[in-house]
Amino acid sequence: MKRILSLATLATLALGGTAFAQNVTVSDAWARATSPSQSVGGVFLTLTDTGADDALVSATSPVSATVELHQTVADNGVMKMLPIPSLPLTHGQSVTLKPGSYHLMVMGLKQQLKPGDTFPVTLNFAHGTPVTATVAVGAAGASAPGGMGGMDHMNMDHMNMDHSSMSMPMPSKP
Ligand SMILES: [Cu+2]
Repeated sequence: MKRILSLATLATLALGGTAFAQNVTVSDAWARATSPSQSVGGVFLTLTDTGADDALVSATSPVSATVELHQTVADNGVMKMLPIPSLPLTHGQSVTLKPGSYHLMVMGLKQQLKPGDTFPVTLNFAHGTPVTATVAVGAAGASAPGGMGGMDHMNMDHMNMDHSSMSMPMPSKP
């Protein structure tokens, strides 16, 4: 009996991986379709921090040279995207990266993102283990995953709330 238990423990360790805990789960990962000439694209997803406080610090994907973490801000009524070094995550809370707010930017696309395609993106965290999510490509002008038009929220409604709840320092204007 003891032997069976220890074998089961070994199996669990082999499957469960490493000494590092997975703090964050990823859901509803999607991207906007791109045109053949487009070299950048937006990736959106929901991060839920189920472990200790953490932060999203970087991301990679085989479809692009680099992946940047961006924040959309209004500057004199003009929406601008700014790179941010990290996105703080709080235990028990979710953050949704969406158009008009935080998002991932695939830079230097190596392939066109076509509706219906999927591709992986790997998210790296300050503390937890990296998580690879499967991103589903939606329509070019989509504002929500899976063409859920009826479920779409006005982006502007959430912008101020998102920014204050994240307590991100507002970048200084050029
Ligand atoms: Cu961007």
